[in-house]
Amino acid sequence: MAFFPKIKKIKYEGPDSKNPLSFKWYNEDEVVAGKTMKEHLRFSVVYWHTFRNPLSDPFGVGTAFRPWDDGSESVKNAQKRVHAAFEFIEKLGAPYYAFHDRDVAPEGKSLAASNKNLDAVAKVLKAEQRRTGIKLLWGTACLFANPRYMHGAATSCNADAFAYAAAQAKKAIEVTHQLGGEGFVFWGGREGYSTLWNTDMKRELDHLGAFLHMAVEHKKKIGFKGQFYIEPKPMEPTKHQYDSDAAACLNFLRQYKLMGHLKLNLETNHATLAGHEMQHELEVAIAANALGSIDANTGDPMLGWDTDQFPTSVYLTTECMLGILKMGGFKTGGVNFDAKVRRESYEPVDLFHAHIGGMDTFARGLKIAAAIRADGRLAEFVRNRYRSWDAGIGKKIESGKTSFKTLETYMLKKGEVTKNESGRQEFLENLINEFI
Ligand code: XUL
Ligand code: CO
Repeated sequence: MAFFPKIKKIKYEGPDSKNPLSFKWYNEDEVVAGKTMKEHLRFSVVYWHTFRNPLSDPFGVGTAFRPWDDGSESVKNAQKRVHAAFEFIEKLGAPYYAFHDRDVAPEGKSLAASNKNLDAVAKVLKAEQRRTGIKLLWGTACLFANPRYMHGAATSCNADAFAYAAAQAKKAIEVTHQLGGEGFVFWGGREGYSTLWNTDMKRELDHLGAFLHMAVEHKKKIGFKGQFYIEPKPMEPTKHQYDSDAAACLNFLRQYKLMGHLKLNLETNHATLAGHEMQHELEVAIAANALGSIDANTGDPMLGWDTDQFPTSVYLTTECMLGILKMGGFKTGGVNFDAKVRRESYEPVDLFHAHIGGMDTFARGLKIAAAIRADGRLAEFVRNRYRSWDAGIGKKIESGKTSFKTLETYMLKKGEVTKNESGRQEFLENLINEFI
């Protein structure tokens, strides 16, 4: 059955094409810096925004027109939706997708019923994965939508909510494993607080640590080899989320001895909400060897919330791809479009325009980042800026051979520091623009 009857497979037609349903830059087999674009970018379509988001907002109901969906919370409707989803992903040519357990299958009247629903839909997902070759980048459990999680899941004041969340995550990890998922994400939607007056922060953090340790233990038990990720976000829906940014996540992982077990899944709009640039978050994660995957989207500078828009800024995607190339490319992760079309863009074809735009923008970012690296002037500038550490006193400090006493002796003898040089920020900004 064709759910997008008027749309053919999206092809690369090059930058001169005027066909809006073609790629201008994303040419999956084109080799850039030693790998094909497809291998570098590992694009993933998210099930939740693309196939489950009705496009409602706080002021109005959903507008999305999805003719294949009867709007019911039935398993039959969920199974039919899988076929529409895979037709879309296949026509788009993305190699991966991602889901929450409750996006793909409806919640039942009991945990057992929900598990059964998930199994029934996973069977169809598996068949469609096999038919198309599309793979699961990561799975996750929705531990924030149901009212039982109003106080959080792993950080709820209600121990039963923690237990329910554990059972739900267990099942979601198992299904991800059965579907050959390459990862599993923990986004702590309500793992934070609305007011500290009712919150025992230390106890909640200890519980979150225990929850993730149990997840790691279960992963080993069932032989799931995929990568676990934690996804930073500072707020929304909570006033403060414990995984507020990359640095807070790393601190948490270190404190609870989870560093070797989870990497970070960084999302651009979450960085913005945290008051950081995505580039900052990427650098923090890379420095800790903990960058795993990215949720590729962007916010709107005029709106202070998580608008989850498709990335269209070549500057942004260049920064992202410089980070990804710097860490040596994705291993288990990818460019996952955690993004949704606007409420006004309600037609099925808008899903294509949105993803084509995001993929083309990332393809350009990849080519530009690779060109900046091949040129070498940026890296050489940074290397040269730190040359005082390559020899003499700098080298001695880095090798741990100095003390405050020896440095005092050194400076008393020398008198004043070697003349500082310009940081050349504007020169470097112009250099980057040479490539963009
Ligand atoms: C919410 C968000 C989530 C996670 C997965 O802001 O980004 O969709 O990516 O739970
Ligand atoms: Co996300």
